[in-house]
Amino acid sequence: MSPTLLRYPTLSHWGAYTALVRDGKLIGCEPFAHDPAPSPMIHAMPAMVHSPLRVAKPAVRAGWLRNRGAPERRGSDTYVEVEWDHALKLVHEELARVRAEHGAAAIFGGSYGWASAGRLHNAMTQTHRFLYAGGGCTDQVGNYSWGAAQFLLPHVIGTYTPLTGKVTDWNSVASHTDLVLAFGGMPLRNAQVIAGGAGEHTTQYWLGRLAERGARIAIVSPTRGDMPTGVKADWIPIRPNTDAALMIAMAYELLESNRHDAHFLDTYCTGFDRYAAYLRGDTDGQPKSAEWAQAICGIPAAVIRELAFAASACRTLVNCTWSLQRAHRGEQPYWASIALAAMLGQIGQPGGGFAFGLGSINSAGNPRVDAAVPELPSGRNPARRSIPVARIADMLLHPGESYRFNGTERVYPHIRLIYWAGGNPFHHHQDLNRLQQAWTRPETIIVHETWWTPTARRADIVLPSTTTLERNDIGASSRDRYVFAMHRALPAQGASRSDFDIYRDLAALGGYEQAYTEGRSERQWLEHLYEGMRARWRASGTLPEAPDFDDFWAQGYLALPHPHRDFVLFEDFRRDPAGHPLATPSGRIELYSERIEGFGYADCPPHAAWLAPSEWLGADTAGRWPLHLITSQPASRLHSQLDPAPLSAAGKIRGREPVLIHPADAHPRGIAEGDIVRVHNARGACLAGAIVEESVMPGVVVMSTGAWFDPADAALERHGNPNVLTADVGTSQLTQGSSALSALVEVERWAGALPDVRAFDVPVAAATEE
Ligand SMILES: Nc1nc2c(c(=O)[nH]1)N[C@H]1C(S)=C(S)[C@@H](COP(=O)(O)OP(=O)(O)OC[C@H]3O[C@@H](n4cnc5c(=O)[nH]c(N)nc54)[C@H](O)[C@@H]3O)O[C@H]1N2
Ligand SMILES: Nc1nc2c(c(=O)[nH]1)N[C@H]1C(S)=C(S)[C@@H](COP(=O)(O)OP(=O)(O)OC[C@H]3O[C@@H](n4cnc5c(=O)[nH]c(N)nc54)[C@H](O)[C@@H]3O)O[C@H]1N2
Ligand SMILES: [Mo]
Repeated sequence: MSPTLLRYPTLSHWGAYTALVRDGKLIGCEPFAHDPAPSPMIHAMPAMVHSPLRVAKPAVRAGWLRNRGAPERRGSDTYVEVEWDHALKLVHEELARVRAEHGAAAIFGGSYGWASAGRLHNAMTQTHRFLYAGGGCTDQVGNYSWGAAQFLLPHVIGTYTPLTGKVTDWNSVASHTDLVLAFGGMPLRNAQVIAGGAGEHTTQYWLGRLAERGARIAIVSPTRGDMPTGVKADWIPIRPNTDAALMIAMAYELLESNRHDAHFLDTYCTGFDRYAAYLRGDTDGQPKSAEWAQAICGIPAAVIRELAFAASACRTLVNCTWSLQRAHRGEQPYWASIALAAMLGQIGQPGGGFAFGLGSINSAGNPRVDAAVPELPSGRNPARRSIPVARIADMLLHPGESYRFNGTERVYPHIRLIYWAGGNPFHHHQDLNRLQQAWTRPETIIVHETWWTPTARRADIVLPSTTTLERNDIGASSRDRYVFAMHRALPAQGASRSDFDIYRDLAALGGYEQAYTEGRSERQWLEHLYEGMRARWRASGTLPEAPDFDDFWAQGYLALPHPHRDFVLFEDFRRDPAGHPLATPSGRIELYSERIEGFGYADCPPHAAWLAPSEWLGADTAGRWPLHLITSQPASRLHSQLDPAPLSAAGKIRGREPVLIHPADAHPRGIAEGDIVRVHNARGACLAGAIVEESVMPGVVVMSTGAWFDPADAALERHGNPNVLTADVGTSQLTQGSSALSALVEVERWAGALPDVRAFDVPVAAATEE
């Protein structure tokens, strides 16, 4: 008789599912019954959980054991497996030594990354709790997702909550919007995931509802791949990084034809007169006409005018994907989109105004009642130091140097030790060859990882973490209707342990276990977090009574009621601007910001403007590097997560990440479909497999992020990780975000022998303790 099939409810960033376990092995994943469009990514889990790439035991880099002053071998060294006691002692002593010799700020514990779903076992939050309780660390602020917008929007609209998904909701859009101006498109590919996990994938459904009503969807993007599948939409190809020019020209055409809403601008905005002066060219002699923009963004002037006029004649939503601001001068398209929406005068009306991120992620615009989710506090950082998240290599390379950020002047700390759990900087950061250089600066690097990722194999001490399936947790996202009990389905694989257990033992060695755990076990924490949520639901007076913990746990999930009414961004402000002012200095939408003017940044003027990015198709260097590289989110994985699984592997060409290239660019270079090519610029080069298609504009090439970084040397990355090509420069001094999407490259056919991909080799030398 075959062993019993056991079923455990759980949650991942790519959806909720039931883990099917037989004989101690995960044999399948069954999508959550209430999910209308589950992501195929859940089926990658068995291969990942039982992967030979799991970090089996604590491991220490051989060179670090021999000589701690030889960091240059990080990335090419082998590892020695050690017992937990030994590894924990090494970690504890290093933390204590660095704190004593250099102070808490010499430890970098930002630990950015998506880690896994689950509110308790959130690796980044646990890392912060642990490091804060032990004396603090240098932390980070912002994120790679919408870091530029996060620090711009408060100046313009007084809040950045629309970036967290709280935009005019899909039901309002599906019921009222006649025209969606979708800058950056609405690729369903990206709607597979939600930070914290999704009970239901709804973007496809809402797009269907919108299309049924006959709404027009205009997709402004360099690739047709950003069109939503299954609904009719127009594709308006645009040169990358020029959306601000297009929006500014649309604004100009509205102004010149007197189609702008002067009453809205007078009542709800400040600074329109100064923005209008810029539009007309009073300040620089250049009227920002459709003809002016045509030369920049490559869209015919007639199309620009038609779009502007169409937008003013019906209920229009101006939506920008997050990608628009992940680019050099990425503040400008966001500010320009708000200004455009303000001139259309529909902000605060159902289905009108502006939105961000519809189509970037499953959560944005999800109709959901306001309800607390279980939340693990990270505590207070006694070191009170932080950097903007994407400035990590600058910090490591330039200790003691000053930089500007959002109106402040700051100094980079001197980092001696990096501590990371739940992120993969050798996936997420730009200009990875530069990061490799920066990575040689600290004395010690400690990483908790589940798999031998590129970051794990660049650490000195690697501690093996369990997967979500090996621990109990509660999963929820602030923009999903469900709260999930995540049942442990498997024993810890190998010698792995949860980040929580690892930190508890380390805190005990440091004498602060109580501060870290607050005296709670895993189970007690889950109950505590759940009860905290339950109390807040009760206090709301509007939410249903949540079941007690045991019932919830047995039931497996909890669903929130559907909202009674649509959420419309700034509805209150529109109804009563004096009673519900925005949190800007003027209480209004700032089309001109005196506060930003006061900062005096040449790279971020006080109103939306067209500023040429450092790299784009109109740049001086475009002769040498004639193609704009777009690095988008991958369809078959989450960032670098799941890359070793069959689903991701199936999308590769001879084991390399594909690059999309237009026939007009491929043919003169002798590149045919399926060829291996070298994508390169002055920062680096990687191999990729060519897909020759008219779905990208001529002059643009597209690669997905997330192929595990696999450098042969600084001159060639073998696997197709495009971050060897991207530029590591801040968006501006105001926001210091990631400029990942501003990179020029050249592509050539690879004629040499094809080197093996080594990213999935395990770097453990011998299973012996040294
Ligand atoms: N060129 C370019 N670069 C980009 C982007 C782009 O558009 N273009 N996008 C950027 C964006 S928006 C983002 S958000 C980042 C994403 O960057 P990351 O969030 O760093 O990417 P992930 O691959 O999700 O890395 C998470 C890591 O956590 C590990 N992990 C998972 N669960 C656990 C756990 O429980 N414990 C521990 N210790 N580890 C765990 C996983 O194995 C994985 O290695 O990438 C950014 N990089
Ligand atoms: N499957 C999957 N989905 C994901 C993720 C994942 O890893 N896998 N990651 C999630 C995360 S962390 C985030 S932050 C979001 C990111 O969400 P986004 O930032 O919206 O996603 P991207 O794929 O980077 O970009 C969306 C599209 O913008 C277009 N684009 C790029 N540059 C420009 C430009 O200058 N102008 C215009 N008009 N269009 C441009 C590209 O063609 C691209 O396909 O995605 C989330 N969704
Ligand atoms: Mo992100």
